[in-house]
Amino acid sequence: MRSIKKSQAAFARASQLMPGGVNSPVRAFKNVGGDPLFIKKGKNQYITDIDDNTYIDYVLSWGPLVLGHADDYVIDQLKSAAERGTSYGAPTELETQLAEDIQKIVPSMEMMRMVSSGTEATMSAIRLARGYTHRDKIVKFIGNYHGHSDSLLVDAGSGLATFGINTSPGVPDEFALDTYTVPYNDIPAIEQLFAQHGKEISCIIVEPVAGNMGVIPGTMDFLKTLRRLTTDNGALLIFDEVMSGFRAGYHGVQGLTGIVPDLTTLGKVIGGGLPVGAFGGRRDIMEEITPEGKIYHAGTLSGNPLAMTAGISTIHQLNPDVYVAMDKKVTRLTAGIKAAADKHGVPVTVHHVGTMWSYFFNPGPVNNFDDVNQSDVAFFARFFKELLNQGIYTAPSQYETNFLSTKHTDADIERTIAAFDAAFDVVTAHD
Ligand code: KE4
Repeated sequence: MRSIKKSQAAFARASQLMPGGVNSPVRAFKNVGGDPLFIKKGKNQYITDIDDNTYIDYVLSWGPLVLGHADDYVIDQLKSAAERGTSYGAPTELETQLAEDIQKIVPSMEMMRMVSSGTEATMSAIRLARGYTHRDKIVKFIGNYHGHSDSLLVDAGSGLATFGINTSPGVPDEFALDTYTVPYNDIPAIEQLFAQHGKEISCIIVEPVAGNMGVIPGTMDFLKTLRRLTTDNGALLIFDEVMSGFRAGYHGVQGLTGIVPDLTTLGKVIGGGLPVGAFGGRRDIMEEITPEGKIYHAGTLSGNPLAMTAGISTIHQLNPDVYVAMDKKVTRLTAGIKAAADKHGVPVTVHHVGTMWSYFFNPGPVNNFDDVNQSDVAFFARFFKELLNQGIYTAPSQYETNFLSTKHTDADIERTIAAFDAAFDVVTAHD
Protein backbone atom coordinates (compact mmCIF):
# COMPACT_ATOMS: atom_id res chain seq x y z
CA MET A 1 0.00 0.00 0.00
CA ARG A 2 1.50 3.32 -1.04
CA SER A 3 2.21 5.93 1.65
CA ILE A 4 1.08 9.54 1.12
CA LYS A 5 2.24 10.87 4.51
CA LYS A 6 4.53 13.54 3.06
CA SER A 7 1.75 14.84 0.78
CA GLN A 8 -0.60 15.01 3.76
CA ALA A 9 1.94 17.02 5.77
CA ALA A 10 2.61 19.29 2.79
CA PHE A 11 -1.12 19.83 2.31
CA ALA A 12 -1.56 20.85 5.97
CA ARG A 13 1.31 23.33 5.60
CA ALA A 14 0.02 24.73 2.29
CA SER A 15 -3.48 25.10 3.72
CA GLN A 16 -2.16 27.67 6.21
CA LEU A 17 -1.14 30.00 3.39
CA MET A 18 -3.35 29.31 0.36
CA PRO A 19 -7.15 28.87 0.34
CA GLY A 20 -7.82 25.13 0.19
CA GLY A 21 -4.05 24.58 0.14
CA VAL A 22 -3.95 25.04 -3.61
CA ASN A 23 -3.59 27.70 -6.29
CA SER A 24 -6.43 26.34 -8.37
CA PRO A 25 -9.47 24.62 -6.81
CA VAL A 26 -9.69 21.49 -8.97
CA ARG A 27 -6.28 20.42 -7.60
CA ALA A 28 -7.75 20.07 -4.09
CA PHE A 29 -9.44 16.68 -4.74
CA LYS A 30 -12.67 18.10 -3.24
CA ASN A 31 -14.84 16.20 -5.74
CA VAL A 32 -13.26 12.88 -4.75
CA GLY A 33 -12.33 13.54 -1.11
CA GLY A 34 -9.00 12.93 0.56
CA ASP A 35 -5.82 14.96 0.33
CA PRO A 36 -4.20 15.94 -2.97
CA LEU A 37 -0.85 14.48 -3.92
CA PHE A 38 2.09 16.87 -3.98
CA ILE A 39 4.16 16.21 -7.06
CA LYS A 40 7.94 16.53 -7.13
CA LYS A 41 8.76 15.59 -10.73
CA GLY A 42 7.43 14.37 -14.04
CA LYS A 43 9.08 12.70 -17.01
CA ASN A 44 7.26 11.75 -20.23
CA GLN A 45 4.05 9.92 -19.25
CA TYR A 46 4.95 9.62 -15.56
CA ILE A 47 4.64 11.82 -12.46
CA THR A 48 6.14 11.12 -9.03
CA ASP A 49 4.76 12.46 -5.76
CA ILE A 50 6.83 13.56 -2.75
CA ASP A 51 6.30 10.12 -1.17
CA ASP A 52 8.03 8.64 -4.23
CA ASN A 53 4.89 7.04 -5.67
CA THR A 54 4.98 7.07 -9.49
CA TYR A 55 1.86 7.12 -11.66
CA ILE A 56 0.95 7.02 -15.33
CA ASP A 57 -0.38 10.57 -15.76
CA TYR A 58 -3.50 11.28 -17.83
CA VAL A 59 -4.11 14.81 -16.42
CA LEU A 60 -0.90 16.20 -18.01
CA SER A 61 -1.32 19.57 -16.29
CA TRP A 62 -4.98 19.70 -17.52
CA GLY A 63 -3.94 19.42 -21.16
CA PRO A 64 -0.75 21.39 -21.97
CA LEU A 65 1.68 18.45 -21.91
CA VAL A 66 0.83 16.79 -25.21
CA LEU A 67 4.53 15.70 -25.36
CA GLY A 68 4.43 14.48 -21.76
CA HIS A 69 6.52 15.90 -18.90
CA ALA A 70 9.98 17.42 -19.39
CA ASP A 71 10.30 16.61 -23.08
CA ASP A 72 14.05 16.57 -23.82
CA TYR A 73 13.92 19.04 -26.72
CA VAL A 74 11.57 21.47 -24.94
CA ILE A 75 13.77 21.49 -21.83
CA ASP A 76 16.91 21.95 -23.89
CA GLN A 77 15.39 24.92 -25.74
CA LEU A 78 14.13 26.44 -22.48
CA LYS A 79 17.54 26.17 -20.82
CA SER A 80 19.27 28.12 -23.59
CA ALA A 81 16.41 30.63 -23.79
CA ALA A 82 16.60 31.27 -20.04
CA GLU A 83 20.34 31.94 -20.30
CA ARG A 84 19.50 34.79 -22.73
CA GLY A 85 17.07 36.33 -20.24
CA THR A 86 13.52 35.67 -19.08
CA SER A 87 11.57 38.77 -20.15
CA TYR A 88 12.23 42.07 -21.92
CA GLY A 89 8.90 43.90 -22.13
CA ALA A 90 9.83 44.47 -25.76
CA PRO A 91 8.99 42.63 -28.97
CA THR A 92 10.90 39.46 -29.78
CA GLU A 93 10.90 37.35 -32.95
CA LEU A 94 9.76 34.42 -30.80
CA GLU A 95 6.25 35.89 -30.59
CA THR A 96 6.09 36.25 -34.35
CA GLN A 97 7.41 32.72 -34.80
CA LEU A 98 4.74 31.21 -32.55
CA ALA A 99 2.01 33.29 -34.19
CA GLU A 100 3.17 32.07 -37.64
CA ASP A 101 3.29 28.47 -36.40
CA ILE A 102 -0.24 28.73 -34.97
CA GLN A 103 -1.65 30.45 -38.06
CA LYS A 104 -0.38 27.63 -40.31
CA ILE A 105 -2.38 25.16 -38.18
CA VAL A 106 -5.39 27.36 -37.32
CA PRO A 107 -5.77 29.53 -40.47
CA SER A 108 -8.91 31.30 -39.16
CA MET A 109 -6.57 33.16 -36.79
CA GLU A 110 -5.50 35.75 -39.36
CA MET A 111 -4.15 37.91 -36.52
CA MET A 112 -3.68 37.12 -32.83
CA ARG A 113 -2.48 38.38 -29.46
CA MET A 114 -0.53 36.31 -26.92
CA VAL A 115 -1.59 36.48 -23.26
CA SER A 116 -0.64 34.57 -20.09
CA SER A 117 -3.66 32.33 -19.49
CA GLY A 118 -6.81 30.98 -21.07
CA THR A 119 -8.82 33.27 -18.79
CA GLU A 120 -7.08 36.31 -20.24
CA ALA A 121 -7.68 35.00 -23.75
CA THR A 122 -11.44 34.56 -23.33
CA MET A 123 -11.85 37.75 -21.27
CA SER A 124 -10.09 39.74 -24.00
CA ALA A 125 -12.07 38.04 -26.78
CA ILE A 126 -15.35 38.94 -25.06
CA ARG A 127 -14.27 42.59 -24.67
CA LEU A 128 -13.25 42.63 -28.34
CA ALA A 129 -16.60 41.17 -29.46
CA ARG A 130 -18.52 43.72 -27.37
CA GLY A 131 -16.40 46.60 -28.66
CA TYR A 132 -16.57 45.47 -32.28
CA THR A 133 -20.37 44.93 -32.32
CA HIS A 134 -21.24 47.77 -29.88
CA ARG A 135 -23.47 45.26 -28.04
CA ASP A 136 -23.22 44.09 -24.40
CA LYS A 137 -25.01 40.73 -24.23
CA ILE A 138 -23.04 37.50 -24.53
CA VAL A 139 -24.17 33.88 -24.77
CA LYS A 140 -22.46 30.93 -23.14
CA PHE A 141 -23.57 27.36 -22.48
CA ILE A 142 -24.35 25.68 -19.18
CA GLY A 143 -21.41 23.50 -18.17
CA ASN A 144 -18.92 25.30 -20.39
CA TYR A 145 -16.00 26.87 -18.53
CA HIS A 146 -14.02 29.70 -20.08
CA GLY A 147 -11.81 30.74 -17.16
CA HIS A 148 -12.68 32.92 -14.20
CA SER A 149 -13.45 36.40 -15.58
CA ASP A 150 -16.69 37.82 -14.17
CA SER A 151 -18.89 37.68 -17.28
CA LEU A 152 -18.05 34.04 -17.80
CA LEU A 153 -18.47 32.71 -14.25
CA VAL A 154 -22.16 32.20 -14.88
CA ASP A 155 -23.43 28.62 -15.13
CA ALA A 156 -19.82 27.50 -15.65
CA GLY A 157 -18.33 24.00 -15.57
CA SER A 158 -14.97 22.72 -14.27
CA GLY A 159 -14.19 23.76 -10.72
CA LEU A 160 -17.50 25.61 -10.32
CA ALA A 161 -19.40 22.48 -11.38
CA THR A 162 -17.22 20.39 -9.05
CA PHE A 163 -18.36 22.54 -6.15
CA GLY A 164 -21.94 22.88 -7.44
CA ILE A 165 -21.69 26.67 -7.39
CA ASN A 166 -22.37 27.45 -11.04
CA THR A 167 -22.31 31.20 -10.56
CA SER A 168 -19.65 32.58 -8.26
CA PRO A 169 -20.39 35.00 -5.41
CA GLY A 170 -18.67 38.31 -6.11
CA VAL A 171 -19.94 38.51 -9.68
CA PRO A 172 -22.15 41.64 -9.77
CA ASP A 173 -25.73 40.96 -10.90
CA GLU A 174 -25.20 43.37 -13.79
CA PHE A 175 -22.51 41.08 -15.22
CA ALA A 176 -24.71 38.01 -14.86
CA LEU A 177 -27.64 39.86 -16.47
CA ASP A 178 -25.53 40.49 -19.57
CA THR A 179 -24.71 36.79 -19.88
CA TYR A 180 -27.36 34.53 -21.40
CA THR A 181 -26.86 30.85 -20.59
CA VAL A 182 -28.35 28.03 -22.67
CA PRO A 183 -28.16 24.24 -22.29
CA TYR A 184 -25.31 22.76 -24.39
CA ASN A 185 -26.37 21.04 -27.65
CA ASP A 186 -29.88 22.54 -27.28
CA ILE A 187 -30.74 23.87 -30.75
CA PRO A 188 -34.37 24.98 -30.06
CA ALA A 189 -33.20 26.93 -26.99
CA ILE A 190 -30.49 28.87 -28.82
CA GLU A 191 -32.81 29.53 -31.76
CA GLN A 192 -35.48 30.89 -29.42
CA LEU A 193 -32.93 33.12 -27.63
CA PHE A 194 -31.79 34.63 -30.93
CA ALA A 195 -35.37 35.07 -32.12
CA GLN A 196 -36.00 37.20 -29.03
CA HIS A 197 -32.65 38.94 -28.47
CA GLY A 198 -30.49 38.35 -31.54
CA LYS A 199 -29.81 42.01 -32.25
CA GLU A 200 -28.62 42.66 -28.66
CA ILE A 201 -26.09 39.83 -28.67
CA SER A 202 -22.40 40.59 -29.27
CA CYS A 203 -21.18 37.00 -29.39
CA ILE A 204 -21.59 33.36 -28.59
CA ILE A 205 -18.64 31.78 -26.81
CA VAL A 206 -18.63 28.00 -26.89
CA GLU A 207 -16.38 25.06 -26.16
CA PRO A 208 -16.98 23.34 -29.52
CA VAL A 209 -16.00 20.12 -27.79
CA ALA A 210 -16.82 20.61 -24.14
CA GLY A 211 -14.15 19.47 -21.71
CA ASN A 212 -15.26 21.09 -18.46
CA MET A 213 -18.17 18.81 -17.68
CA GLY A 214 -16.24 15.77 -18.84
CA VAL A 215 -15.87 15.40 -22.61
CA ILE A 216 -19.09 16.18 -24.49
CA PRO A 217 -18.82 16.93 -28.23
CA GLY A 218 -20.94 19.70 -29.69
CA THR A 219 -23.06 18.07 -32.41
CA MET A 220 -22.47 19.21 -35.97
CA ASP A 221 -26.06 20.51 -36.18
CA PHE A 222 -25.56 22.45 -32.94
CA LEU A 223 -22.29 24.05 -34.10
CA LYS A 224 -23.70 24.79 -37.58
CA THR A 225 -26.69 26.48 -35.91
CA LEU A 226 -24.38 28.69 -33.84
CA ARG A 227 -22.52 29.70 -37.00
CA ARG A 228 -25.76 30.49 -38.85
CA LEU A 229 -27.40 32.43 -36.01
CA THR A 230 -24.35 34.62 -35.31
CA THR A 231 -23.87 35.39 -39.01
CA ASP A 232 -27.57 36.20 -39.51
CA ASN A 233 -27.70 38.48 -36.46
CA GLY A 234 -24.39 40.35 -36.77
CA ALA A 235 -22.94 38.61 -33.71
CA LEU A 236 -19.51 36.97 -33.49
CA LEU A 237 -18.86 33.26 -32.97
CA ILE A 238 -16.00 32.57 -30.56
CA PHE A 239 -14.61 29.02 -30.38
CA ASP A 240 -12.98 28.63 -27.01
CA GLU A 241 -10.34 26.06 -27.96
CA VAL A 242 -8.12 26.67 -24.93
CA MET A 243 -8.54 22.97 -24.16
CA SER A 244 -9.66 21.44 -27.47
CA GLY A 245 -7.00 23.27 -29.51
CA PHE A 246 -4.18 20.82 -30.39
CA ARG A 247 -6.18 18.27 -28.32
CA ALA A 248 -9.40 17.42 -30.22
CA GLY A 249 -7.17 17.11 -33.27
CA TYR A 250 -4.10 18.73 -34.83
CA HIS A 251 -6.25 21.57 -36.23
CA GLY A 252 -8.65 21.69 -33.26
CA VAL A 253 -12.42 21.31 -33.54
CA GLN A 254 -12.60 23.85 -36.38
CA GLY A 255 -10.33 21.48 -38.30
CA LEU A 256 -12.54 18.47 -37.52
CA THR A 257 -15.82 20.20 -38.40
CA GLY A 258 -14.90 22.77 -41.06
CA ILE A 259 -16.88 25.34 -39.07
CA VAL A 260 -14.91 28.60 -39.03
CA PRO A 261 -15.41 30.91 -36.02
CA ASP A 262 -14.81 34.66 -36.11
CA LEU A 263 -12.49 34.45 -33.10
CA THR A 264 -10.64 31.57 -31.43
CA THR A 265 -9.07 31.38 -28.00
CA LEU A 266 -6.14 29.05 -27.30
CA GLY A 267 -3.96 28.17 -24.30
CA LYS A 268 -2.40 25.12 -22.66
CA VAL A 269 -0.58 23.22 -25.48
CA ILE A 270 0.66 26.42 -27.20
CA GLY A 271 2.68 27.20 -24.07
CA GLY A 272 4.09 23.71 -23.62
CA GLY A 273 3.43 23.88 -19.88
CA LEU A 274 4.38 27.54 -19.34
CA PRO A 275 1.81 30.32 -18.73
CA VAL A 276 0.22 31.22 -22.05
CA GLY A 277 -2.97 31.97 -23.92
CA ALA A 278 -3.88 33.54 -27.24
CA PHE A 279 -6.91 35.09 -28.87
CA GLY A 280 -7.23 35.80 -32.56
CA GLY A 281 -9.31 35.59 -35.69
CA ARG A 282 -10.55 37.78 -38.53
CA ARG A 283 -8.13 40.59 -39.37
CA ASP A 284 -10.88 43.24 -39.56
CA ILE A 285 -11.87 42.40 -35.98
CA MET A 286 -8.36 42.07 -34.50
CA GLU A 287 -7.31 45.44 -35.96
CA GLU A 288 -9.70 47.04 -33.46
CA ILE A 289 -7.29 46.10 -30.63
CA THR A 290 -4.97 48.79 -29.20
CA PRO A 291 -2.73 50.37 -30.33
CA GLU A 292 -4.07 49.76 -33.89
CA GLY A 293 -7.66 50.27 -32.71
CA LYS A 294 -9.36 51.46 -29.55
CA ILE A 295 -10.32 48.23 -27.77
CA TYR A 296 -7.82 47.84 -24.95
CA HIS A 297 -5.65 44.83 -24.33
CA ALA A 298 -2.24 44.66 -22.64
CA GLY A 299 -0.02 42.40 -20.51
CA THR A 300 3.42 42.65 -18.90
CA LEU A 301 4.35 39.06 -19.71
CA SER A 302 2.25 38.60 -22.85
CA GLY A 303 4.44 36.77 -25.38
CA ASN A 304 7.01 35.95 -22.70
CA PRO A 305 10.13 34.53 -24.38
CA LEU A 306 10.23 31.37 -22.23
CA ALA A 307 6.55 30.57 -22.84
CA MET A 308 7.02 31.27 -26.55
CA THR A 309 10.06 28.98 -26.62
CA ALA A 310 8.16 26.17 -24.89
CA GLY A 311 5.22 26.63 -27.27
CA ILE A 312 7.34 26.72 -30.42
CA SER A 313 9.42 23.67 -29.39
CA THR A 314 6.22 21.78 -28.58
CA ILE A 315 4.34 22.64 -31.78
CA HIS A 316 7.39 21.86 -33.93
CA GLN A 317 7.14 18.24 -32.73
CA LEU A 318 3.45 17.95 -33.64
CA ASN A 319 1.91 16.88 -36.95
CA PRO A 320 -1.28 15.08 -38.12
CA ASP A 321 0.40 11.67 -37.85
CA VAL A 322 1.09 11.92 -34.10
CA TYR A 323 -2.60 12.70 -33.58
CA VAL A 324 -3.63 9.63 -35.58
CA ALA A 325 -1.35 7.54 -33.36
CA MET A 326 -2.68 9.08 -30.13
CA ASP A 327 -6.30 8.72 -31.27
CA LYS A 328 -5.72 5.00 -31.88
CA LYS A 329 -4.37 4.60 -28.34
CA VAL A 330 -7.31 6.49 -26.81
CA THR A 331 -9.74 4.39 -28.87
CA ARG A 332 -8.16 1.22 -27.46
CA LEU A 333 -8.13 2.65 -23.93
CA THR A 334 -11.77 3.77 -23.91
CA ALA A 335 -12.92 0.47 -25.43
CA GLY A 336 -11.01 -1.36 -22.69
CA ILE A 337 -12.58 0.79 -19.98
CA LYS A 338 -16.07 0.13 -21.35
CA ALA A 339 -15.42 -3.62 -21.54
CA ALA A 340 -14.15 -3.67 -17.94
CA ALA A 341 -17.21 -1.75 -16.71
CA ASP A 342 -19.59 -4.03 -18.63
CA LYS A 343 -17.84 -7.11 -17.20
CA HIS A 344 -18.54 -5.78 -13.69
CA GLY A 345 -22.08 -4.63 -14.48
CA VAL A 346 -21.24 -0.97 -13.85
CA PRO A 347 -23.18 1.53 -16.03
CA VAL A 348 -20.60 3.74 -17.73
CA THR A 349 -20.55 6.15 -20.66
CA VAL A 350 -17.11 6.80 -22.14
CA HIS A 351 -16.50 9.76 -24.47
CA HIS A 352 -13.42 10.61 -26.46
CA VAL A 353 -12.45 13.13 -29.10
CA GLY A 354 -8.86 12.93 -30.31
CA THR A 355 -6.63 13.02 -27.21
CA MET A 356 -9.45 14.08 -24.83
CA TRP A 357 -11.37 11.37 -22.97
CA SER A 358 -13.58 10.93 -19.91
CA TYR A 359 -15.73 8.29 -18.25
CA PHE A 360 -19.13 8.96 -16.65
CA PHE A 361 -20.68 6.52 -14.18
CA ASN A 362 -23.94 7.02 -15.98
CA PRO A 363 -25.86 4.74 -18.38
CA GLY A 364 -26.08 7.67 -20.82
CA PRO A 365 -26.73 9.36 -23.11
CA VAL A 366 -24.60 12.22 -21.78
CA ASN A 367 -25.17 15.26 -24.01
CA ASN A 368 -25.30 18.19 -21.60
CA PHE A 369 -24.68 19.38 -18.05
CA ASP A 370 -27.96 18.02 -16.68
CA ASP A 371 -27.06 14.57 -18.03
CA VAL A 372 -23.65 14.72 -16.32
CA ASN A 373 -25.36 15.61 -13.06
CA GLN A 374 -27.14 12.24 -13.15
CA SER A 375 -23.75 10.50 -12.83
CA ASP A 376 -22.81 8.55 -9.70
CA VAL A 377 -20.16 10.94 -8.35
CA ALA A 378 -19.89 8.96 -5.10
CA PHE A 379 -18.88 5.87 -7.08
CA PHE A 380 -16.55 8.09 -9.15
CA ALA A 381 -14.80 9.25 -5.96
CA ARG A 382 -14.20 5.70 -4.71
CA PHE A 383 -13.11 4.53 -8.14
CA PHE A 384 -10.70 7.45 -8.65
CA LYS A 385 -8.92 6.63 -5.40
CA GLU A 386 -8.63 2.95 -6.30
CA LEU A 387 -7.13 3.93 -9.65
CA LEU A 388 -4.50 5.92 -7.73
CA ASN A 389 -3.76 2.77 -5.70
CA GLN A 390 -3.28 1.02 -9.04
CA GLY A 391 -0.76 3.68 -10.12
CA ILE A 392 -3.04 5.56 -12.52
CA TYR A 393 -3.47 9.35 -12.15
CA THR A 394 -6.71 10.58 -13.78
CA ALA A 395 -8.68 13.83 -13.40
CA PRO A 396 -10.00 14.12 -9.80
CA SER A 397 -13.51 15.15 -10.82
CA GLN A 398 -16.42 13.82 -12.86
CA TYR A 399 -16.53 17.30 -14.46
CA GLU A 400 -13.03 17.17 -15.91
CA THR A 401 -11.24 15.64 -18.88
CA ASN A 402 -8.36 13.20 -19.21
CA PHE A 403 -5.74 13.46 -21.93
CA LEU A 404 -2.95 11.48 -23.60
CA SER A 405 0.60 12.36 -24.61
CA THR A 406 2.87 11.23 -27.42
CA LYS A 407 4.93 9.42 -24.76
CA HIS A 408 2.16 7.02 -23.62
CA THR A 409 2.92 3.56 -25.03
CA ASP A 410 0.69 0.65 -25.99
CA ALA A 411 1.98 -1.10 -22.87
CA ASP A 412 0.80 1.86 -20.76
CA ILE A 413 -2.65 1.54 -22.34
CA GLU A 414 -2.86 -2.17 -21.58
CA ARG A 415 -1.62 -1.57 -18.03
CA THR A 416 -4.24 1.16 -17.58
CA ILE A 417 -7.04 -1.08 -18.83
CA ALA A 418 -5.90 -3.77 -16.39
CA ALA A 419 -5.86 -1.16 -13.61
CA PHE A 420 -9.44 -0.12 -14.42
CA ASP A 421 -10.44 -3.80 -14.30
CA ALA A 422 -8.71 -4.27 -10.95
CA ALA A 423 -10.27 -1.07 -9.59
CA PHE A 424 -13.74 -2.30 -10.60
CA ASP A 425 -12.97 -5.60 -8.79
CA VAL A 426 -12.14 -3.70 -5.59
CA VAL A 427 -14.87 -1.06 -5.67
CA THR A 428 -17.73 -3.38 -6.70
CA ALA A 429 -16.64 -5.95 -4.11
CA HIS A 430 -17.39 -3.37 -1.39
CA ASP A 431 -20.76 -2.29 -2.87
P1 KE4 B 1 -6.74 29.14 -17.60
O1 KE4 B 1 -7.03 30.55 -17.15
O2 KE4 B 1 -6.98 28.11 -16.49
O3 KE4 B 1 -5.36 29.00 -18.27
O4 KE4 B 1 -7.75 28.74 -18.80
C1 KE4 B 1 -9.13 28.89 -18.57
C2 KE4 B 1 -9.89 27.99 -19.53
C3 KE4 B 1 -10.54 28.57 -20.61
N1 KE4 B 1 -11.23 27.83 -21.50
C4 KE4 B 1 -11.28 26.47 -21.37
C5 KE4 B 1 -12.06 25.68 -22.39
C6 KE4 B 1 -10.62 25.82 -20.29
O5 KE4 B 1 -10.69 24.47 -20.18
C7 KE4 B 1 -9.91 26.59 -19.35
C8 KE4 B 1 -9.21 25.97 -18.16
N2 KE4 B 1 -9.38 24.57 -17.98
C9 KE4 B 1 -9.26 24.09 -16.63
C10 KE4 B 1 -9.50 22.56 -16.66
N3 KE4 B 1 -10.87 22.27 -16.57
C11 KE4 B 1 -7.96 24.43 -16.00
C12 KE4 B 1 -7.67 23.72 -14.70
C13 KE4 B 1 -7.79 24.64 -13.53
O6 KE4 B 1 -8.74 25.46 -13.50
O7 KE4 B 1 -6.92 24.51 -12.63
